[in-house]
Amino acid sequence: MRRRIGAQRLSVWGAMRIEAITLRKLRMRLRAPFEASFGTTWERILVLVEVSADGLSGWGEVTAPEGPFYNPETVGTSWHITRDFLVPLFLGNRIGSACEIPALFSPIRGHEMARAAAENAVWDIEAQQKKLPLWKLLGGEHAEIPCGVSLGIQSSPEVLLEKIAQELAAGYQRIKIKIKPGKDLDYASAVRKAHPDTMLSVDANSAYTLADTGHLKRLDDLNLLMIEQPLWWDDILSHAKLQKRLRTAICLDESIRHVRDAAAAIELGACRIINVKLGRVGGHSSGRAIQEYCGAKKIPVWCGGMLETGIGRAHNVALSTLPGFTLPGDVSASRRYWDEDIIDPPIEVTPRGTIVVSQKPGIGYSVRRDLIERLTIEKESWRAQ
Ligand code: OSB
Ligand code: MG
Repeated sequence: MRRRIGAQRLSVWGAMRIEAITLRKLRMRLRAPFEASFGTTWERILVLVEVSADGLSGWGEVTAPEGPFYNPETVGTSWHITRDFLVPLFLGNRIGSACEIPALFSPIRGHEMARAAAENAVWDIEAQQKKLPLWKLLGGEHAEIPCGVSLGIQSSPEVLLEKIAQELAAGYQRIKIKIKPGKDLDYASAVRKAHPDTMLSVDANSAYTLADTGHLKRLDDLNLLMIEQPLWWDDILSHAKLQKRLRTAICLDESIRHVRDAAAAIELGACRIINVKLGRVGGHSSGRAIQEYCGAKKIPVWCGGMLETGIGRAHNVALSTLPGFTLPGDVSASRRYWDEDIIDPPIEVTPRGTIVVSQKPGIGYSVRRDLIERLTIEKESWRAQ
């Protein structure tokens, strides 16, 4: 049954009313500190968004870190934007599909990570309503996804080699190491020497400038799969200049916020691979659009990570099943990050270095409410009239 409301067509039986929204701030200790060029993370303060509609609960995770050192968003800005701007835009609304959320949120400029968590929670609800796993609702094709790991900067190449041996023994298909000036060539060459055939990449998180071009060219000898975001986080043009001088493929992470950035990067020749992160691009609709665009341009994509809990991780798994996600992502087992994850079961990786995708409705994992309540340090809820 369909009904016309103004210019919008709503399918009435499928419609959902956004009845309540809850924001929670959690504190969770990582099993091991994670060092990137922008700093070290020992514990995460993170925001979860729970949306209630038609008796169902959907969950999304804000991937913004505590400080604006990866991109401009933070835990604090995401709380402010969600509470003061997103909640009023969708609380009490009746929508036919999560596909309508980007249009509702379109007055908000930037703040992709805040928007992503709210939109993704609605995707979770829609999938549950339709009794489908989220990955199938999104149009996913692979029921098993290839996995890689991202290793933080270590105190020495020897320590890094030990960690890599463990990850390869666990089955992971691709190793990515974080680099920064002074901790780059020695580390990457040691890994390449020990593992001549392993899929290997490096991630600089914007630690270099074009003046380092000569230095970065030395990475060309290491047969790397890619070098991720070597230059300024918001500078596509400089990456195009660098890519012309490197044989190794550049992969953009920080610089890609939506499909228009992806189009600019590809047309300028700024990268040959794109890392899609749900938070950074504003949610599943945008992630899917980037994936489709890159597919048409024959640019491989893969799913990045932001040290997520199981909720963000489950959304990453769903995204990774889409066509075009051909390279192993930074989507790895819950136990690499947490003693106890907030979903049940935790996400596990097979000895072949894959995740077998859940066939259950929604994000495919149960959310451990009791544990979430115990980890919550701040909470705010809104209910529609
Ligand atoms: O650049 O991919 C990145 C973690 C935090 C912020 C940025 C990045 C990362 C990672 C880790 O590389 C990915 C993960 O294991 O979740
Ligand atoms: Mg990165």
